[in-house]
Amino acid sequence: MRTDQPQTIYLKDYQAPEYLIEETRLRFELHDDQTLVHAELRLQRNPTRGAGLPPLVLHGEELELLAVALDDQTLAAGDYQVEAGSLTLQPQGEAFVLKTSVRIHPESNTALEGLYVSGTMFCTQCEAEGFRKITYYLDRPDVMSVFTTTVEADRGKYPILLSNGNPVASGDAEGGRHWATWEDPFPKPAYLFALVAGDLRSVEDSYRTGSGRDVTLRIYVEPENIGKLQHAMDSLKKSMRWDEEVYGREYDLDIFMIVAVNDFNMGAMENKGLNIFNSSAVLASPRTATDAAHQRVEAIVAHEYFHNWSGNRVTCRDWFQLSLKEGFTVFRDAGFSSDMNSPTVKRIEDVAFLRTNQFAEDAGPMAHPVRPDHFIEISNFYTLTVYEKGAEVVRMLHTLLGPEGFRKGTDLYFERHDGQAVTCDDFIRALEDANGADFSQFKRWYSQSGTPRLAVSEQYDAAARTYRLTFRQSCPPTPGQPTKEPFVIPVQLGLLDGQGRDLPLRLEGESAAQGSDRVLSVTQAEQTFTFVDVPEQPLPSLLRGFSAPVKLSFPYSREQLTFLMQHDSDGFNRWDAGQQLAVQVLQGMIAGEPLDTRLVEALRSVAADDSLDPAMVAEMLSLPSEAYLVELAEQADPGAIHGARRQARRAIAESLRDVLWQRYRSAREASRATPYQASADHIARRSLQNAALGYLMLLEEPEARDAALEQFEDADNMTERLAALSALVNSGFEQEKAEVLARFFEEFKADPLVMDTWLSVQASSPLPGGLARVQALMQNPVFILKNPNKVRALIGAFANANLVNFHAEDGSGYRFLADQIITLNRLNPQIASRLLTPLTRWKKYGPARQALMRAELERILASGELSSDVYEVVSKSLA
Ligand code: 7MF
Ligand code: ZN
Repeated sequence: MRTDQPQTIYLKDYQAPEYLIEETRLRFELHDDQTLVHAELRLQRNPTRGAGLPPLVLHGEELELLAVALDDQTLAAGDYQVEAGSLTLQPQGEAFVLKTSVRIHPESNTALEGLYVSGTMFCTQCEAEGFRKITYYLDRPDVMSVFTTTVEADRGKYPILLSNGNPVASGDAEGGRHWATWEDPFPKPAYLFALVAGDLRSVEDSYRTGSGRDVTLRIYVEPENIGKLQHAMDSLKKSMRWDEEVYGREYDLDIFMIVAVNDFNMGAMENKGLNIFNSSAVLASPRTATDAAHQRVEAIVAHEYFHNWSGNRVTCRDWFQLSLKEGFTVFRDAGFSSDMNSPTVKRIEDVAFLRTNQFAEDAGPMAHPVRPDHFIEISNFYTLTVYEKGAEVVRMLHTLLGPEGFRKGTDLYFERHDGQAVTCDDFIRALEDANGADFSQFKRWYSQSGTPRLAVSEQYDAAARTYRLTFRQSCPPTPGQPTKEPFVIPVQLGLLDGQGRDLPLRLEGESAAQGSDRVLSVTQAEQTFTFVDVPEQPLPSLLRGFSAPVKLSFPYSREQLTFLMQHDSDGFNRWDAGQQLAVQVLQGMIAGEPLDTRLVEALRSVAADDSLDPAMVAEMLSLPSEAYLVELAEQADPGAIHGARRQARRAIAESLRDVLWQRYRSAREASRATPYQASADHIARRSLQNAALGYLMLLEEPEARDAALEQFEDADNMTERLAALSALVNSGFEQEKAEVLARFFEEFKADPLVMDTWLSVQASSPLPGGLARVQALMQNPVFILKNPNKVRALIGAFANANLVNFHAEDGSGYRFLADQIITLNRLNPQIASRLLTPLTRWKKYGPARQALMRAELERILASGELSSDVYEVVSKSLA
């Protein structure tokens, strides 16, 4: 916990390290009640920092220093200074060896940062600044060292001892103990260090690289989970192949390991050669994991694997550059998922997520650029802006350069910077140099926060056969940034004729049309493009594929949106037209208008269209989420939003009953006829089936109830069973609801990941009494406050996915959340800080709710010693 005033760190203050660490030799002695860490560091004065020998200041937190020696001379107490976060000593030469021994307590580490215990195993999480809780070190990503790690522990309790790189030696030690030594030949920053010890089982496979080397692949889990690894292993092999084919990147060590742990603050971590995963991001079986969970495993395995090049071989100079590896790697994993599944559906999901969540972050008190320029606690900057908007920025670069130009750029980037710790500017420079491009204006995407608005207007001149599109961009003020300069906004577009076909596109000054779908670069605050040779008034299809992360507006009528929904050659824009239509209709209903039946009719033709991918039908049938409607509102009324959406959904269900039943029955028949498969076409079929069931259940008819019960009882997979459970839980069939919840619990109570979904389904139910249900569930033995997955499943789902109950008018939801944050602040600051997100959005609600939310933030601020994580978010939210 913080005892002094928290310090703000600024990008402009960056300085290269005074000393470098050439070699790191670690020895861990793991015990039940303590761990001893012996470190031998070969250091050197950084030649780029000039002459003189300044003091050596090492990072270290919560370490009990037992011994320290310089070049084998034990230092006396007066020869060094130990402070809360550091150890300072005076080197006597340019190159020297520092030995330290410290005692740490992983067995009582509830923050899950550094070395800690999860269940019966030891494991680590060092990114961003967790290594300093393991030993005194230069814990910054621009200090890269080769590591040799020896782990010693009880042989019976910890038969498996792992660290980064290759195993080089092992043997027995006294008292029933044993040891193993690992060597990682690739220099790496400390944040990529990993250690695991436990009684683990593994599955093994091998992969032959393009150049013919065989790599051993091993996934480690606790014994009960050994049967849930095939999907992750398949995903890993696909990822390795894809990175060779699409980016020309091969794996570099002889072994690649993944370990699944139950207590983990995030999804996973890319430690060199030894990825550590939240078990929710590895384990998958048809019986226990949904299609979405399978796809999440595939994407996260890929993401962490891709970091081996975008993150490990080329790493970040400092943590302000986090998006260098994260934005790029999210872009890479999105490309992979897109190639493995339906590209349009993947894009729809990503854009819906970005618009709902990242746009909200960019409009709130924690808004920051993709490359932040200051922070108090770096853990708070693993954000949707750094990850998802960062990926959109890389995607725009890909759009501007084209696939070949982009590949030339990444080849140069990896070749030029292999083994280095670099910046976002270095990344851009490589893309520029490989293509002769100039991205100086484009780079504003890295430094300016906020979501740009792009207002478009049109002017057709029938006599001159010209069509003008005028773009006006603006960007609202964000914390610390009152004004902005224009962005480079790539706008992919087409112009539809009266039959819905794309017209050939010829801009003024061009001698001939150049295709019927192209990318315009909008670079000025106001800019007009004139198309010539346009035979009729066209309908523009703008920002196809969501070619830039902006809020685009064009004054479409509802008829025009319906037309685009049916005819746009861009699948993403067909979906988006439907969403815009639904938003208009729902916003009308929120303001008291009746449901516009044009929306219902448009959805009817979508539902009846057998030629469409069923996954697309399911996407198009789902109305914009409550959270997205909140984001779009100037001042959100949770009750009105929920009511309008529910009313629209019921009316759609009534009106489309026959076609929904028909699509439901034929999909369910197909599901019954074939065993579960996580293939794209089966996933698509189930998504439509479950979307239809969700609608039909709103009618509260016995026929639908029986269908849900049948699906719950008979389905051979979690995707169908969970959808049925969720439909029943959100229905008024009280008896059936209680029965299926109890049955589900009995069947799966020993499986923590399934229990997470059991908690989430209940926590997100909008029916009255939500808070009381959540409080009762917190008393259930399956709920464990120290386990982040449980906190997310119950408390997180309630605060983020249960609009009406969380925003109860009496403030009870806010008070409950603040209570949990105050407790978690001491146990696990990162989790506490992440739970704050919904309270930071107080400006979105009316005066009464604003006051209640602010009061809870004030109460947290006054609750005692706050972690830097919680302090930063609370204080910035109140500022
Ligand atoms: C896919 O980025 C996309 C994002 C940091 C931890 C994993 O590899 C990571 C780690 C956080 C938030 C999201 C993700 C990760 C982290 C993540 C995982 C899979 N370097 Br915090
Ligand atoms: Zn990552």
